[in-house]
Amino acid sequence: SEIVTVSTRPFEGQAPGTSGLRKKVKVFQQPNYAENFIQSVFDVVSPDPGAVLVIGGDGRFHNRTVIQEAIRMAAANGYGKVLVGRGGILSTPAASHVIRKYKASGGLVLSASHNPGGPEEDFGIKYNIANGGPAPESVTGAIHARTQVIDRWLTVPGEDIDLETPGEYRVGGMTVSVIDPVADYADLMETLFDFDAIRSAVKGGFTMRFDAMSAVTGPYAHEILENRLGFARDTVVNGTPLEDFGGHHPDPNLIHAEQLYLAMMAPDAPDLGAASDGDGDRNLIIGRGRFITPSDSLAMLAANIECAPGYKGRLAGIARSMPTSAAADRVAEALGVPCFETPTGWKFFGNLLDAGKVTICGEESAGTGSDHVREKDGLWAVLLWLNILAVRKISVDELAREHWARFGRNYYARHDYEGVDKAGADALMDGLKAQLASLPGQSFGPLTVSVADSFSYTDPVDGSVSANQGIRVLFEGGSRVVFRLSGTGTHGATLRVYLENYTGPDGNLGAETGDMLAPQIAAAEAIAGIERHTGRTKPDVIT
Ligand code: VG1
Ligand code: CO
Repeated sequence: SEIVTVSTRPFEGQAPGTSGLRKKVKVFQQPNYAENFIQSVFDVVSPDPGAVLVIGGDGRFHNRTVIQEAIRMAAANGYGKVLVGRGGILSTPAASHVIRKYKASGGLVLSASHNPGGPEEDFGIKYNIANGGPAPESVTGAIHARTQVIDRWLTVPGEDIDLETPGEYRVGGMTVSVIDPVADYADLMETLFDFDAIRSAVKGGFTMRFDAMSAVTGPYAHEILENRLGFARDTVVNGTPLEDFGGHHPDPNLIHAEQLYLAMMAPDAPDLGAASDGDGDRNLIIGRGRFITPSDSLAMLAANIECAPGYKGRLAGIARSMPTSAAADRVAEALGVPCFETPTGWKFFGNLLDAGKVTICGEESAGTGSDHVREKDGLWAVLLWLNILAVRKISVDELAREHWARFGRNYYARHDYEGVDKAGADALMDGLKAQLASLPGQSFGPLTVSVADSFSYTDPVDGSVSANQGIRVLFEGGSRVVFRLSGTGTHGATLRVYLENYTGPDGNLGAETGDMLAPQIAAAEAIAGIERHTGRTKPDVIT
């Protein structure tokens, strides 16, 4: 059938960041902008004739427009079939599963994750490869290079398809299948977890509240938690995906999910509170009266993973991103399995998972996942928590206390300075690099620097090297401060300062996190000159 060639010119700045290309919607609405990026993806991956492509997004504003365009472009670029979620919806972990289940060659995930949505807010496009995971740096680098020279994109004439009605459609010479976005994912969850044990707990009075933050997980949570597990009908709140997420940041942390936090600190709180982000790959876990940091959640899930039928007897190893606390390392050591430390971003877990070196992985940024897909997975983490609590008949707070009493506690926080001047942020990072050689041996209050370096990662599977992945300052006694610039923001720069202080099983396990991190916070300011470089006296967000 007919293929139309549209001439174009490159746009500056189409470099995928930590998790795909993210820009303001207005940037994506420029003629040829999204098309250039998508065509660059297709040019780089050059699909075999007849290949299958998955397309789905988090339902934010501009999703449908880009999906219709991407379908026509896929037809012109030789794909044989596109699988797209009904309404254009696929959570990021569900997209990963659909790619794997239907042996697709890859997928386009349309999301800016936890960033706000709407005409004035953010949009994003990410390409995932055939293993279901984010494209590695070799591929994203080639895509960026292609965007810098692109001079045409390909499409076919044709009307928009009806994304609301499941079924098969023809576009050019290609088939488009509009699929149920939830069913395959929900079925996968049933193979991993003890749904009977959770159902019994629910019958016995176990309660929860899941805040879908008006983002993509609403339909998944209604189906799995309420329909399949029997939780009450009002368990899922904000369960309808909205194009602007109701005007909120769909970011599951104590600031943006404050209502949930307050509800969980109340005397009549349910047993478990949880939330997920815009595209469904992050999770927030709060027990009655007890917030669990994402770093602790990874460690606690790994320590108890045997409770889940899908993981019995097969924990091969654990991986965490470098800024994530070392709580998981202690569990790995106790269980006699390896622990890997990767750069920030899920793309670095893919090779380890594919090679069977790790079973569970996580990041301090509320991301946890396993080898069941190749993305982090918000609802999966919630279900694993539910499975563990149901089997062990223990509360979140009790489980946390028991864990710390055995492994010690890694007090942990991340301070974010958002939308700071890019030049100031770069100067701060350059200043840190210039000090690396002289920092060891220097003291800051009670802390003495033992090691200072710029984190570089050599992938143990393919040997690829990713340098410049954050500045680490390690202190004698095991506490540390890490500095990085965010790779997901869409305006200015965001400085992330990660703070960690370990206390052994015999130490003070019930202290306030802020108190335990005060020396590290002071040292971070003294070493980096945050106020001098950014003009900020305190972080915008503490998680
Ligand atoms: C942030 C987090 C990182 C996460 C990434 C994508 O990246 O720190 O851990 O993998 O977001 O998550 P950065 O570069 O801004 O620090 V998501 O849920 O936005 O896809
Ligand atoms: Co996300």
